[in-house]
Parts: sequence; structure tokens; C-alpha cells
Amino acid sequence: MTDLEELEQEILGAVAAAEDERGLEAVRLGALGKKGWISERMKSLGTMSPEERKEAGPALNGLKDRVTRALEAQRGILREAALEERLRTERVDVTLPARPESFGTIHPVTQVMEEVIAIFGDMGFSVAEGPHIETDWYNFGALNIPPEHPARQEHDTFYLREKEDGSRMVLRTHTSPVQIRTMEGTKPPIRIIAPGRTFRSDSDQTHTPMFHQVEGLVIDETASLANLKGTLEAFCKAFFEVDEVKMRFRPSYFPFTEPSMEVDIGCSWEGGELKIGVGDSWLEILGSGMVHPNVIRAGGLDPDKVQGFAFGMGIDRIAMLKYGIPDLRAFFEADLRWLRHYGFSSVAMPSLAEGLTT
Ligand code: 2U9
Repeated sequence: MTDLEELEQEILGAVAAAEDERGLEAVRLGALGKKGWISERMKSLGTMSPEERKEAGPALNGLKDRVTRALEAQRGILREAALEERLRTERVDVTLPARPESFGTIHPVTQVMEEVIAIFGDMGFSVAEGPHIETDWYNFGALNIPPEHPARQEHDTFYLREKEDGSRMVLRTHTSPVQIRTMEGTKPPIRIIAPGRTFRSDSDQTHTPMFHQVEGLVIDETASLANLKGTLEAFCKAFFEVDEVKMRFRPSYFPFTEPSMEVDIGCSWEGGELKIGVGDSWLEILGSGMVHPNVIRAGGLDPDKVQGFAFGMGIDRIAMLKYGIPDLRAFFEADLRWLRHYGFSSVAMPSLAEGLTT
């Protein structure tokens, strides 16, 4: 056997013996790398006589080709084997339960928001959202609350630093700016609810500086006070999960609605438990009214052609009423024991078909 044949056998043997791609790469470098066996021999061609080179050149090239092909073939085999091994060992049993077991719960505010969205969604309302930081116009002006209006003080507004032009942005004191923005961009009929965070500089037993509201707005050619009452009655029955609910509409005043009404629902205390729907006591749960013509105009619509009603309620408050949660401030303390006690399952989404609370 010639020296070259011996070298070829040795290299091909090492190729076949390589157990993984790293080992194979080492064999390749040893043969074809800069200082590899074959490369060194190639370099020696330069020192040979033309006759010697005529014989040795093609022999070396042939060897190089055969080794290259053997390396390719072995690489293919090793890759295939590695994939087979991964498929065999990394099997996932999709029938196993989720791990690690989840301890998180849905906050009562989120739960109630989802319930409210499910109820109004079923009545044909869509959900609208908007920025938390608003201009004076969207938070006040467009809602018929001019600069000197006392409602501005009642709203205890958080103002941002004055801008160069002297204007100040505000943290929205209600979700009403969302409805104005929707009116500007939507051709009636409009049927929306706007759930979200609101901010007022107010903090005591029943107020937190950040709280949650859901407001509703219906605008079309004929939306009436009767429609408003029907809508709110249907909402109360669905939300409190009762067949009948006593309701009282009290005249009130809001700059953005005329006439305006506050809505109470009947209730009673039975053995220290609040029962909602029947009884001789009243609980205030909502504010509402027919949208003021100035507000319709501010939204870019013509009050001689369209009309509508609006309502607003505090989500935190109705969550406390429905789920018997005594202290509002605990809502935002992130106390894990409280959250586990009052929280809801993260897999059951509220829906009217499956029940709001399962
Ligand atoms: C537009 C037109 C009218 C929204 C309304 C109320 C009455 C109301 C309070 C309930 C408890 C706020 O969270 S709370 O303190 N809200 O009483 N809100 S009517 O009226 C609108 C809104 C937007 C364009």
C-alpha cells in the first residue's frame, strides 16, 4: 500500500468513527485544515519536479475529493441521529396540567369590569378606550364644564406642569373624554361603554386618588329616557344576578346631562347581609341623564338631528356592593392574603351564557 493510500484509510476511518459533529470537525481540520495532512502534502507539490507533480497532483486532488465527500456524508448521518435523539428525549406531554401551579387570582376590579363588559356587550355596546392624560377641553370644556364652573372644584383635578403656551394637561377625572373622542370619529348610531382608570385628588374611607369608572353613551335619532331606564334596569338585574330589582330615579344635576338622574336600587339587610333588589332601603349606584345639547355639539354632532343618553358608575363601589368587600383602600394595597380571599379564578371569564360568576 502506498503512503497516500495508507493516509486515506486512516482519515476515512477517523471520519466513520466520529461520534458527533464536534469530533467530525476535528477530523476535518486534521486533514483539510491549514496545517492538515492533505494541505501539507499539497504544499509539497511546489518542491517536486514536473514529472513527479503530474502524478502526485491528481492523486492528492482525488484524495481531497473523496475525504470531502466522506465528511459531508458523515455530517448528514450525525445530524439526522442528533435530531432523532432530541425527538426521542424531548417529548412534551400536552395532556399534563399547566406547571407551575398558578397562585394568581383576578382582582375584583378586573372581574367586575369584565362582568360589566359582558353585560353591555350582550346589549350591543362596544368598548371604547382613551388616554389617561387629557387636555382641559376633552376632560372639561367639551363636557359643558366651562373654566369657572363649580364642578371643576368638585372634581379635585390632578394637573400636570404648565406647558409653554400656558395650557395644562390633566389626569382625566372621569372617562367621559373617551365618549367625546368617539363622537368625533363615529357616525351615529353610537353605543359604547368606556371602562377605565380615573383620577381625583381625594383620599378617605370611600375615595382613593385613582379609581375605576365605567360610563356609557348611546347616540342616535330617537334614544330616549325610557331607553335609558330600560337599559339600566337590564344592567342591574344582570349584574346583581336577580330577577327583579326595585329602582328609583332621583332628579339630580350634572353639567353634561339634562335632565340628570341619580339611580338607587332597593335593598335590605338580612342577618347582617346586604340583599340587593328588594327591601325598604336604597343604595345609590349610578348617575345618568340625557346628553346635553352642548355636549353633542362639542362631539361634532348636530343636537337637532341626534340625541342620546349617558350614564356613569364607580366600578370599585359596585364591586364592594356585589362581593361584600368592606374596605375600599384594601383594593390597592396588593396584600396577597386579601387578593387570595377576594380574587377570582383566572380561567373562568365572565359571560352571560356561562354565568358571570362561576
Ligand atoms: C358624554 C356625555 C355624558 C356620563 C355620566 C354620570 C352621570 C355620573 C358618576 C357616577 C359615580 C361618576 O364614578 S362616579 O363618581 N357619574 O353620575 N356620568 S352621566 O355622562 C356623559 C359622559 C360623556 C359625552
